[in-house]
Amino acid sequence: MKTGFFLLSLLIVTLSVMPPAAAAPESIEVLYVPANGNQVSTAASLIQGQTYTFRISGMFVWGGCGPVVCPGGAPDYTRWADARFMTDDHFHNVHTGYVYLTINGSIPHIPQYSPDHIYTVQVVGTGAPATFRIQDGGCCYADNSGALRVELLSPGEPPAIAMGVKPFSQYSVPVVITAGWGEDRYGDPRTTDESDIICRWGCNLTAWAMMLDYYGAAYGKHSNPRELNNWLREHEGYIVRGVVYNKVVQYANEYWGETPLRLSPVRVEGRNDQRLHQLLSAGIPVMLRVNNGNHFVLAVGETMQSGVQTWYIHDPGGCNADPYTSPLTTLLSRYQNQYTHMYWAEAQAAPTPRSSITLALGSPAELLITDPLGRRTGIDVRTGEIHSEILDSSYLLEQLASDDETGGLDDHPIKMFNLPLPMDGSYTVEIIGRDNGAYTLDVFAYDEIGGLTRATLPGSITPGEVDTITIIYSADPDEGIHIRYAHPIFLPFIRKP
Ligand SMILES: [Ca+2]
Repeated sequence: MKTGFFLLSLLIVTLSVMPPAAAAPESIEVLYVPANGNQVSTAASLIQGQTYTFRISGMFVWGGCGPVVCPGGAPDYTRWADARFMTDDHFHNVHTGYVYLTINGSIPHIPQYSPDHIYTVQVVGTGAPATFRIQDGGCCYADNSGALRVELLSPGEPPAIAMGVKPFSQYSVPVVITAGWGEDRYGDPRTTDESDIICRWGCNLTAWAMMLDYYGAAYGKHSNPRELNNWLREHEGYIVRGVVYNKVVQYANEYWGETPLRLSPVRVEGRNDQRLHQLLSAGIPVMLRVNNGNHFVLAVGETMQSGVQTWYIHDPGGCNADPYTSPLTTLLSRYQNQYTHMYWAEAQAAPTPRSSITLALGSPAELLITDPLGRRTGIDVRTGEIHSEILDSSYLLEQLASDDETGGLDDHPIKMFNLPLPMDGSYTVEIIGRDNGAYTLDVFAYDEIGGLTRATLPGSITPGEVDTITIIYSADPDEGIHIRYAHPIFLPFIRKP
C-alpha cells in the first residue's frame, strides 16, 4: 500500500519538464459525430467488400423536457441518447425511436442496450469513405449537444472498458435550454464575484458531478454541476474557488439519504497506472489532475490507441467549448497521456465509514501534521523537509487554471491536507510561516456517520513562525471532535455547529 502523498515540489518541477505538446499518433482513426446533424466521414475509403470494425461510444443530449412529460428526468430534464438507444429519464428506461446514428445511411445492427454505451459494429467497405450522421427526426437539432465517438479498430484490438458516465460539460448542456449552467456563479459567495462562473473554474466541480451522477443513477438520483454548485455555495463547500472534497461526500450522502448508497471518503494518490486500472475495472471512475495539475478530467475507461495504453476521459472543457464536441476523448489525444494525481471515492451500500479530516490553508505558510503515532505529513518550512509518513494522507497545492481564454491561474491557491479514515487520537497541526501575512485554516472533520465538526481559524504569521492547533479526533459520534489552539488562544469546543 502506497501512501497517497505527493511532493508539492514535484508539481513545480513538472512545469518545466512537461514534454512539448505533440500530436498524438492516430493509426486508429477516431471521429466525432456531432448531435447537430452534420455528417462526418472516415479519411480513407474502405475497400469494397472488406469488413471493418468500428467502436461507437459516448452519449449526447437530443433535447429538453419537463416534469409533466418526463417525470423521471429530474433535475435537469435533459433527454439523452447513445449510438442506438434514447431515453427521457437518464437511461433508467431506454427505447429506440426517431433519434439514431446512421452509418452509410443505414441504422447499424445493435440489438441490445449496453449500459456502458459502447457498441462494436461491423461495416462492409463500399469503396468509399464510411459516413456517420445522427438523425433527430430530420428536423430537431437546435436543442442538441454533444457527440458520439467512433473508432476504427485495427485487427486484434483488445476490448476496451468503459463506464456509462454521462459527460457533463462545464458550459451549457445543452446550450439552448434552461439546464445550461455555464454562467452560474461559482465558488464561495463571500469571496468570489460575478466573473467567477462555472465555465471558468468549474472543471473539478463538473468532474465530481459526473461521478455522483454515475453512482446515483442506479437509484434514480441524478446530479449535475448546477445542483452540486448550489449546494456547495450554501454549505461552505468552497474555499474561495477550491472545492472541498469531503463536502462533496457530505452532499452525496445527504442527497442519497433515502437510498442504501453512501460515498466513501475521498482518496488521493499520485500517478499509478496499475491502481487506475484496478479502479476502472471495478467500476470506479477516477478524477485525474492534468495540464500541470491545473485542470481536472474524469477517467471513465481504458483503451489502446496506436498501440499505446490510454484512458477514456470526459473532459469538462471550459467557457469556449464547442457544444458539439464530445467531452469523451482520451488522455493520449488531449493531454499526451500525462496526469499527476488521481482522486476517487467509492459508492458502497451503507453502512460505510465516513470519517475523514480535511485541512485547507490559504496563506503564505505550510502545514505539518503529526498523527497520534508521531508520523508526519506536510512541509516543514524551517528545514525544507517534506514529510509523507501518514498512511493514505495527501498534502497538495490546489490551484486551478481558468478555463476561459485567459488560462490564468487562480490567485487564491489552497494547500489541502486530506486524510480518509483517520485513527482516533491527538493530531498536532503546525502552521509554519513562509512569509509575512494573514492565514485562514479551515478544518473539516467528519465522524464515522458523516457528522461534521467545522472550524475556521484565522491568524497571522511571519517567516519561520509556528502556530499550533490540536485536533482531538474520534470517529465515534458520541465522543465528539475537539479542536483547539495550543497557545495562546483557547477554543475549548467546536462541536458540529
Ligand atoms: Ca433535438
